[in-house]
Amino acid sequence: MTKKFLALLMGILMTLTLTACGGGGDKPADKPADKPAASTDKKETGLLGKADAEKHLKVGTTTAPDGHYVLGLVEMQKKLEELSGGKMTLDIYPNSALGGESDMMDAVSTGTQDMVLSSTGPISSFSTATKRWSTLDLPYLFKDREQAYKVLDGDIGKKLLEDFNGTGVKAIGFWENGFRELTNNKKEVKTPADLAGMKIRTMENPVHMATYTQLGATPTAMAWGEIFSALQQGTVDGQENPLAIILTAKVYEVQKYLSMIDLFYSPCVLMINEDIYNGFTDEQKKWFDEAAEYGKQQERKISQEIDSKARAEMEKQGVTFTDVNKDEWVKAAMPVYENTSIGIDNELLAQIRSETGN
Ligand code: EAX
Repeated sequence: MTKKFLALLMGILMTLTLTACGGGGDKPADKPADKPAASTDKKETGLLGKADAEKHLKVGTTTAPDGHYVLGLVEMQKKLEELSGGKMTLDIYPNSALGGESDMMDAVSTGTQDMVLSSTGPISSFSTATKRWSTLDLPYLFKDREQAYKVLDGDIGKKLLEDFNGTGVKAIGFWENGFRELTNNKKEVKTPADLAGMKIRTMENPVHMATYTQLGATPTAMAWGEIFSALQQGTVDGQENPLAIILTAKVYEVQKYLSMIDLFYSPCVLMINEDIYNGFTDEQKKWFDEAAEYGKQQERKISQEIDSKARAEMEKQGVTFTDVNKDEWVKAAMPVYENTSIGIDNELLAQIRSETGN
């Protein structure tokens, strides 16, 4: 658990009775993941950029090499090499090989890591400048992808990315994590009442934790790299993530039940160390920005493709899917919008709502 997140949680603890926070507090998010690091053999993984490129940018993710984040980054890598005539490239490190998302953000801000593609999970606790990002983590904020893309690619999204100015991190754009679904190994979860007493792993995010508490579960925050063994050992009963991640991280091997609750639309953000970005020549900036935009568009497509085949594949593996009555879940989750201790910015919320019409 990072110090910043711990401090934030302590604040929340004073105003909320989050019984699970103590459990979450025991989990060190700083340690590298148990999963094997990405191979550095280009031939084997195709994840390292052109060996003789002048500028290699090292980018980390917590996700699998065949997941949408990494496949999108590979598209960006190819485009960057093409645009720069092979002068610039990305070296991609999947599977938490460089650490958890919160740690990678800190490493990018201090310059010990060049880039990260991270969910918004750790962003609201990253800096006071990004506190209002909590608002994006609210449940049922977007009804579909189109609403999310409209807000995130428009003026609201642009201003949010600018919140990072001066933090050491330059936020480039919103890629996609996806709509988050719930898995568990105890029983079929149809209604929020079925969550009573269940220990659910959430991201290190106050809004997500408060939402699961609101729904009657016991949330435990931990970095993604620790989740597999936590599920295997039964430290937690369940977790939530987009289908594309549940499939490619093989979560289905240790979780029998999957409920299609679509609780949060989770964006991810491509970030680079601010000094590195500001040090680019105008030409390098142009190559980089264009390749990043291309990577984003491709990644969103890949995310949708994996998502749409994931259910059938996991059903084949014996996972029980449950389609829930969404209205019931919305009703049970909405009181979290009134929670004054989780950093929601009501002005930003109003802007988002006027854009989506929700
Ligand atoms: O960003 O931690 C999570 O659940 C995230 O969805 C994952 O690391 C990808």
